[in-house]
Amino acid sequence: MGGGVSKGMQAGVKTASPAELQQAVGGLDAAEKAKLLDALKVDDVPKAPTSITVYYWGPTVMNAYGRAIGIYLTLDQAGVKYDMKGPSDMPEGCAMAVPVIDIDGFCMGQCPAILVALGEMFQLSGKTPEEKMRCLQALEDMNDVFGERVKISEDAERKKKWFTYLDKKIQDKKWLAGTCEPTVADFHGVFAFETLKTKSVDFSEYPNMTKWWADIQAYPVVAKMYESLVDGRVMIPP
Ligand SMILES: N[C@@H](CCC(=O)N[C@@H](CS)C(=O)NCC(=O)O)C(=O)O
Repeated sequence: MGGGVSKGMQAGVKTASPAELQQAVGGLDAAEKAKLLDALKVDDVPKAPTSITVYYWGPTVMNAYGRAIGIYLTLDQAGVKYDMKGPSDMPEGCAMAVPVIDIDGFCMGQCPAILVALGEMFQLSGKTPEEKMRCLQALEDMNDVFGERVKISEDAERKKKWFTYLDKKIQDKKWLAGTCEPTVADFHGVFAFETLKTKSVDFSEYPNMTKWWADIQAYPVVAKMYESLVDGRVMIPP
């Protein structure tokens, strides 16, 4: 059977035009693409991980997704399986605080850094150098929105400054990094904007960010996360 697959694939690759090959691989999900790259055995290409565990308070110990929202959404979008465990199960000394991710036995902490690593691993942080740079900046912008949530809720001028910037940055783009599909920045944005919701921040006068927020909430993996909010589960802990 394996020989048949090999011969069929080899014949297909030989006869296909570059455009046909591009179309064929474009239909694969992120995990399948990583598997294909892994099979090419090129040293500088990331290998598909075989075991992933996320250590965080929620949803195992606490009935919320909290700061790990972007990590879960990224892994869901990549189509990979992962385990979720509480902080007490985390290998000792690997990070200051959860969330922590263990990928094939290597542990790393710091949520934005984890998202950068996962984005690279699963091609969810832009394709071109410009998209990748936009994604990194947008990821940090979203992390700052989270950090600024209290000030933004109390200081109208601060809110105006932040939202004028964000609204202009995304104009004529659907997603934060200007990509065709959401990146890790958009997924971390779900966390950041959920924390704004807890502070009752009204940004309805900013049409582009209002549209982004509606679009990202409706995006399949994100919508699925909202659908899982049953039996008292919440996005952000009280
Ligand atoms: N800079 C870290 C902060 C992590 C953090 O503050 N985690 C919280 C939960 S959301 C925590 O577990 N804190 C426990 C502690 O600080 O001891 C990150 O972005 O991941």
